[in-house]
Amino acid sequence: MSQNKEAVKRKVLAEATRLGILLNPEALSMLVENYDEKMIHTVLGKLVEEIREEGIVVSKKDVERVIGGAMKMGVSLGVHNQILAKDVEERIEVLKSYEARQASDDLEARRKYFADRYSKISSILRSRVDMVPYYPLRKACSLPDRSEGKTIVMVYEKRENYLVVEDIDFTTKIWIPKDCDKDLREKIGRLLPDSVVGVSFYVSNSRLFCRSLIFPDVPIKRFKPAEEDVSVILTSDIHYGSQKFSEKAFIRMIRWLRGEGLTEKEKEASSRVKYIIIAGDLVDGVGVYPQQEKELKVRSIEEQYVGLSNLLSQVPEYIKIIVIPGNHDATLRAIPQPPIFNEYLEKLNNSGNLISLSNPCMVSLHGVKFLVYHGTSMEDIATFAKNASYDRPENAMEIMLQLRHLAPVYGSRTPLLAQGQDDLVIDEVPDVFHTGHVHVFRNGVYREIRLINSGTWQERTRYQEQLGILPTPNIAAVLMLKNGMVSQIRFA
Ligand code: D5M
Ligand code: FE
Ligand code: ZN
Repeated sequence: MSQNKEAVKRKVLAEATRLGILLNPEALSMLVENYDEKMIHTVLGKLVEEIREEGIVVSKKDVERVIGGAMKMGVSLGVHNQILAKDVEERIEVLKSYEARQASDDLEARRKYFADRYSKISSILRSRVDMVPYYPLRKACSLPDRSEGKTIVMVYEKRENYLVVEDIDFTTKIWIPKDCDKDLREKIGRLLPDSVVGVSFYVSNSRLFCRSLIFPDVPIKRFKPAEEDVSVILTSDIHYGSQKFSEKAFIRMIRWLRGEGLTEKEKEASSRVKYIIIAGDLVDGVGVYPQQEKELKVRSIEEQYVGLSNLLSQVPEYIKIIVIPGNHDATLRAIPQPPIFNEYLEKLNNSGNLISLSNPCMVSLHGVKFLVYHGTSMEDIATFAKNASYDRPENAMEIMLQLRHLAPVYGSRTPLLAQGQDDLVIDEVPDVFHTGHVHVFRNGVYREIRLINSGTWQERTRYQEQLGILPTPNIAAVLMLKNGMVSQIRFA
C-alpha cells in the first residue's frame, strides 16, 4: 500500500473509532479505495445510523449500499450535499440560566452558601471516588497514631508545609510530608483556596498528614455528536465602544457568515453556522477601570449596545445569537450575573435574533451541552495556582473542571454572590466549556470536553499594556456539532 493510502486508512480508522463503528477489512479497503475527504464524514455518519439498528460490524455490502445510495441521488456528498444551516430546524434548550437574586449581607446566607458548596462537591466526590474509610475532620483528628483514612475538606489556606482546612463543624491543619511525592506536590500547586477536595490522610504524632489529594474531577465520557451537520461560532469580548474595538475584523466575520467573497470551500463552512455564542464583554461599558473614558470611542453604554446591534443585525437571520454578560456589560457585577438588563437588551436585540442568558449558563444545542462562562475568576486562578496564567486559559479551565467549580476563590478579585445556594459548582458535566475574559484565544480538550477560550475583538489597550497582557484579537472558533471538531478562523 502506498504511503498515501496508509495515511487515508489511518484517517478512516480514526474517524470510525471515534464514531464507535467497527469495520471489517473489506469494508475498510472499500472506504479507502473510494476515499473523498468531503464525503467520508457523511458516509460514516450514514453507516452509524444504519448499523445502529443492526448492531453489528460494518461489511463491504453496507458500504456499497451507502455509497451507492448517495450516487443514485445524484449528489457527490461534498459541496452540493452540504446541509445548509438555514434549512435545519433550531434545537436550543436552556438548561441553566440564573435570574437576579435578592442580595443582603446576611451572615447566615453566606454560611449556607459555603455549606451548599461543600455538600454539592462532597456528593460529586463520593459518587466518583471510593472515599472509604471516611472520617469527618473532628473524628479524623482523634484517631490514634498510624491510623489512615479519607476525609473531605474545604481548603481555607494553602501554606508551604500545611493546609488549613475545614468541614461543616471543624477546622484543623493537615501537614504536607517533607518527602511527599511529585503527584501530591503538583496537585497542591493546582489547589485553590475555598475549593473542596478529598484527602487521603494518616496520623502521626497526633497530627494529620496528607498522603494524597483527591480532586472531584470529571469522568471521561465520549463526545455525543449531534445528528444535524451544523456549526457554532464561539466568541467573546467584543468590547464595542472601545477605541480599540476592531470593527473591520468584526465586519469581516459578518461578511464571512453572509458568504460574501468566499471560495466554495469557505462557503461550505460558513453555511453550516447556525448559532453564535458570545461569552460576555459585548460592549466596553463605562467606568469599568480607571481612566477608561480616555480609551472610549462611544461614551454612553446605551449607544454602545445600539452600535453593536447595528452590526449584529447584519448576521443572517437564520443564525441565533446567544449572549451572556461579562464584567463590562450592563448588569449586576456579582457572579452568577443575571442576563444583561432588559432596557439594554432591547437596544441590542434589534434583529430579534438574540437569546440573552446569565453568566454562567448552560445551554444544549442539538443535544450538545455548552457551559458558557465569561471567566472573570481566571484572574484569581492565575494568582493562586502554579500552572495557570493569563496566556494559558485552558489550564485554568482544566482546574475548574478538576475542582468542579467555576470560581472557588472567595474574597479576592472575583465578585461572588455568596448567598444561599452555590450556582457555580459544576454539577453537570458539559460537552463544551466556553470562556472568554483573558483575551487570548486557546482551545484544547480535557477528558473529551472541548475547551475554548474565545479571545477578543479588541486590540491591546494601554491598560492591558500596563498589566502586561498580550491579547490575540480577531479570531473566532467554529465548532462542528456533528463531530466536535474545533477550528479557528482569523479575520485580521
Ligand atoms: O479583561 C481583559 C484582560 O485584562 C483580562 O486578561 C483580565 C485583565 N484584567 C482586567 N482587569 C484587571 C485588573 N484589575 N487587574 C489585572 N488584570 C486585569 P476585561 O474584562 O476585558 O477588562
Ligand atoms: Fe473582556
Ligand atoms: Zn472580561
